[in-house]
Amino acid sequence: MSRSVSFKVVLLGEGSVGKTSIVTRYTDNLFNDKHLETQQASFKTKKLTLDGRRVELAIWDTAGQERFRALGPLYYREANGAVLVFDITDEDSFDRVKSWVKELRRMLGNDVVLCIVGNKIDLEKDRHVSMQTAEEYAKSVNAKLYHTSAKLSKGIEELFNDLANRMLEKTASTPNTPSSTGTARPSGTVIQPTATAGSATGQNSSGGGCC
Ligand SMILES: Nc1nc2c(ncn2[C@@H]2O[C@H](COP(=O)(O)OP(=O)(O)OP(=O)(O)O)[C@@H](O)[C@H]2O)c(=O)[nH]1
Ligand SMILES: [Mg+2]
Repeated sequence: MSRSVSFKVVLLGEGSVGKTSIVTRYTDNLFNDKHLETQQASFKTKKLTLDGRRVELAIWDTAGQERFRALGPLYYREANGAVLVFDITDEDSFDRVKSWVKELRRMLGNDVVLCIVGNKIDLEKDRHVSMQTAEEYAKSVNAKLYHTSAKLSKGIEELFNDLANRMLEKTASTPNTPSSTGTARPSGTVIQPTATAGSATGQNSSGGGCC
């Protein structure tokens, strides 16, 4: 099997949209009904194998509260993938995604793989952002739209698998990017995580911590 490749992924979006819930469902298969506000950011890792290729995701879950907004660049810098989350019942959270897209495109250009995620699809009856609006917007900014419910564990695995595949494709098509020697983008400004990668099986989650 080939050596593993690491990617940095950052989750951004307004407070309460479910960023932490998405990460926790993905890495630990857990869900908490309570909103425990993330402070600054927290970090987890996940190892997966795609078509015989070992991939390690370093996942940064950022705080959505306004007072932490200025910290965004600290976490999205050097990111290979960005997951921009909105709550389908909250139109303002969709507007916030749009402003993140603008900022990321301005700061990172097309180097970053963008995923726009409509979370809480179990609350379909309270939907305030129509599927069509979200689809059209995602298309207009060359991003892909995903639908998830962290609560019901829907669409989460698919989201991260697809993102990992897209990042692998991008790595393969970028000649100067090392594809099997550690991080997939230059790491001059890498933020050191407070937790290290861990599981012996190589498939499950590890890490966790706050910076
Ligand atoms: N119904 C439903 N509730 C969800 C879902 N995902 C998250 N929640 C709830 O939404 C609230 C906020 O979730 P968090 O994951 O803490 O939100 P966050 O985006 O990390 O918030 P900040 O850390 O403040 O930025 C919690 O009460 C979760 O239980 C979902 O898919 N469906
Ligand atoms: Mg959070």
